[in-house]
Amino acid sequence: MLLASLNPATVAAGADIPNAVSVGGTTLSRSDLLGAATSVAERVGGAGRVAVLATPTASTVLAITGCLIAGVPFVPIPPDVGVAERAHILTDSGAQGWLGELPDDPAGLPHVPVRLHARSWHRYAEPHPASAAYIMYTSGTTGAPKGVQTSRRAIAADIDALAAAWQWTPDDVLVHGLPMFHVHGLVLGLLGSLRIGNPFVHTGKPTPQLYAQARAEHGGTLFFGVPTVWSRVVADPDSARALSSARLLVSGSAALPVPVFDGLRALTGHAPVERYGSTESLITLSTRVDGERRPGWVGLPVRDVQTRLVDETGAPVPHDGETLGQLHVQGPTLFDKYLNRPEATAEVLDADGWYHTGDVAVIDQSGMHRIVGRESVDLIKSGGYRIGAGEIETALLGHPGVREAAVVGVPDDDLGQRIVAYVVGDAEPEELIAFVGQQLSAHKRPREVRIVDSLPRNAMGKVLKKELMR
Ligand code: MCA
Ligand code: AMP
Repeated sequence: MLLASLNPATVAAGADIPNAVSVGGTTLSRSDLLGAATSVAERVGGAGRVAVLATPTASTVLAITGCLIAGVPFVPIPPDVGVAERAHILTDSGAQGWLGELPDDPAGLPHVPVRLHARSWHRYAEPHPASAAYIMYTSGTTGAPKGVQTSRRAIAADIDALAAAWQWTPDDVLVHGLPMFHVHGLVLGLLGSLRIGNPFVHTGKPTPQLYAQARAEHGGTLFFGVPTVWSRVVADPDSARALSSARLLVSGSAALPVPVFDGLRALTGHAPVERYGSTESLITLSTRVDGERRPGWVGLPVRDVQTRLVDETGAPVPHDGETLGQLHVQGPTLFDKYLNRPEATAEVLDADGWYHTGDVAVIDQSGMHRIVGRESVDLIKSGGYRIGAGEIETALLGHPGVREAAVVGVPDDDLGQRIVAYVVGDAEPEELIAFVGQQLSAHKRPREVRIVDSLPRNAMGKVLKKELMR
């Protein structure tokens, strides 16, 4: 059973806890959660796919849990999504309605509200492990986001593998304040907790002060963050020290800078566990509670996952800790496909079942992996968000004052990379930043727009982005 802690038979037999989920000022016991989510399941059962506005609220938790009980794939939508991105996601996914919170503009789709106080004790058969749990939209280097379809089996395999690596048990109290529309916050945070059976606390935002408070008020033991979160914790020594008594601090979604790793160790006494993955593969590499946690390295393959490192011809690259190669991963945690995009799927998922991550890595003789960077400059990681340069360029070109646009990620101490757009045209930078926010999600807005006379191009007319990143 995917959400093992919500097994109706064991909950009915008394396996309840008062604080299964705390989010947005509401705390749900396990039986409350099961009863209310089963009531949601009754109302959405039979639907093909539904959109869930992924706010950090009890309503969202119940919507998602209800879909998983009923076996209805859900499509998490960023709450701040802009008009163009939302229209694409709704059309591409074929979502039949909104479940839970309703956005300002429902785009003509019907709405099924979630009732916090409704209860049903109907017992659903567990959906097939190979069936889709959700469709999650993620950016590529070009074009609109693609819908990653992930099975229940993949999620279960990944959570169990991480539980083994992190010694994650029902005695943990998991805390994070990350978005509920990405793997990190949704799959590991919420679904992980509902599978393992530990209390889950969502802090709304992942600020150092709220993490410190969750340690004190909820007894948080296991804290998740993207590197930006940990860097802000290090910059707030009082909050950092409050996390000393936690069990494990886990970083992922982007490279954790070595000074942040060292700062966390100095202030909290914890060497953070670093892990690596993607929307497509879920989490495939991690350091372990009982193993080496080496700054700058993301560890070993998790259970049942294999990795390989190859050069441009596909030939294996030596595991000497120095030679760069393209990282491929294989195992039970991989996605099924990009929805409606067989060619795009075939580009990254080969006939032997290896996922080509697009990341460049090294592996040392002990099997430790270090992620060196991306093969393409057009996939930007900012604050742990994956952002496609092409998607932002297309949005900018939709503005009448823009003739040419090139978007790059430039190094940033806080965010890892920050989005900078070079534009040929006569619009105001502030207007363009707001325009992108209207069309796409807020986190896809360029931090800076530089108006230039021309873009540097090679003889073929291709923009020389490396020159813009200097
Ligand atoms: C942001 N702001 C802006 C702009 N961008 N204002 C004007 N122009 C812009 N271009 C505003 C924000 O709205 C915010 O305003 C303020 O500036 C500060 O923004 P920011 O620096 O971004 O800080 P933040 O809002 O506190 O966000 C930082 C964050 C966030 C919390 C770390 O980036 C985040 O939640 N990241 C997590 C992403 C994630 O979960 N990725 C996982 C992907 P105001 O203060 O008024 O709001 S899943 C994955 O990667 C895999 C599977 C894995 O390995 O986990
Ligand atoms: P997403 O689909 O948003 O999860 O983005 C996946 C990408 O994030 C990966 O392909 C990597 O480029 C990057 N990533 C995730 N975790 C790490 C990590 N621990 N270190 C470096 N890069 C990471």
